[in-house]
Amino acid sequence: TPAHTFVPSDEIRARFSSAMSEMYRDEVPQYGTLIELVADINQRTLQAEPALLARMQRSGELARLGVERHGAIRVGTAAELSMLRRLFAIMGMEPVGYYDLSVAGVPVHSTAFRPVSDAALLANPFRVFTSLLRLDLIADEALRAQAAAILARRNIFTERALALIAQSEANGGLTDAEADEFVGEALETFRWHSESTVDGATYDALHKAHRLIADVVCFKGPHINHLTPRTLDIDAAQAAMPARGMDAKDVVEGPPRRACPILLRQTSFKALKETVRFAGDATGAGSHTARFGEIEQRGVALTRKGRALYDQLLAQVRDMGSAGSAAPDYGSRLAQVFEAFPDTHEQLRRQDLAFYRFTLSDEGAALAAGEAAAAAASDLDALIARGLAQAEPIVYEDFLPVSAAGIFQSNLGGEEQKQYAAHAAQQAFEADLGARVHDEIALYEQAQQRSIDQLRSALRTQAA
Ligand code: OOG
Ligand code: NI
Repeated sequence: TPAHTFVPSDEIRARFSSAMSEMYRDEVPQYGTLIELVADINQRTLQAEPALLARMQRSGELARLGVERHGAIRVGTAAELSMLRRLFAIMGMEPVGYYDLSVAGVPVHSTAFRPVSDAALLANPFRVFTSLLRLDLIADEALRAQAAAILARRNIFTERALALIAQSEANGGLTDAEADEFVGEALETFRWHSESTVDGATYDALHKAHRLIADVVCFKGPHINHLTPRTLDIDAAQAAMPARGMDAKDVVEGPPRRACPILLRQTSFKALKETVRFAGDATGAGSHTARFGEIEQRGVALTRKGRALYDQLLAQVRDMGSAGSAAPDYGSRLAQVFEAFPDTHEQLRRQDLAFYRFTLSDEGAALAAGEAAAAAASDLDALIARGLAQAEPIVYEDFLPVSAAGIFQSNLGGEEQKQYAAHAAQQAFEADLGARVHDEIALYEQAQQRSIDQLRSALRTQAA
């Protein structure tokens, strides 16, 4: 098949994201309510903030906002994880970042599959937070062996999905009809199954070790456990959730509300209790809690220096909390401590705390040849000060381990706090994945640098 008949990976990702959204709306109707709520709030926010509207129009972000989603899944074996990598690759999604959640009492480590190029992110930034269960963290040896044996028996992919993955890798792509078929087959892996593959006693034993272990091991596949739209005002969304019948978690994870949003803020509605039929049980009277809804607000990506400051301040907020009842409430502590984080884009940029995409302004583009030559050689701050260039915040496209742990915890029943000898195991994870994960901060560095190179080359062209 000649290459020009292949469907671009951006297009396959868009089809898949939309099909996934439709499936989840059918499975969890409250997700549909959440999407409507976020659409309302985004519309109102853009109306109230013309500068935000203009900036999002300029950057192209506005066009992606309505379809922007992330989902999350949890798998049990290296074979499952590495096949998922190949499946997501067909949609232009690559593993970015390593998240060790054992520190937070959750026996998994994770990456996020997402597009990485500027153009692909603008087209559709669909991301899937993917966690691998760490059986090595189950203390009970017999239970560990039992879980491994159950996982070894399952195949989470359809035969046809596997064939299409191999075919796409061999041919370099999928035709239109094959792409549609692939989307339908891939979707099967993420579908909810109300029939457990194990009996009630096995479920209970695994559940007792950790609820998450039961969630990963006892079902036919890695059901999508939430799908998250992006809001432009998470506080408004959080406040509006109860009126729409959603049981919102108590606090918004991440940084506090700011004039210049940084990184990622997230909240969720609590997981639903769903009816499950265990193997050998005719009554179908069991239940399982796993699937929920989440909303997020995204801000500017931070440099290593900015991220270090963020982590330090967040730790400070947590330490203040351990002062007991004398400590102010979480929201006040967060606001108070984060006063130390600069909150204008000018300061964030000049202090090298956040990443920006530099573009030529209309005045810059109108410079005569001689002036353009001088401008091409002058530094960025000078160009910005003279209004010849502008700095647009680069959106944070990734996740935050502390926030992710908070989202996991709120959906595992707050009372559950297991202790694990925490240790990051990125190399083991990458061996299981069959690839290295991208360093997310390096990706933002490259995006910023590309914009600077393009700006200078545009000025040089004008000068010539
Ligand atoms: C994943 C939780 C992490 C996020 O947005 O931080 C996550 C899970 O519960 O499987 O989705
Ligand atoms: Ni999430």
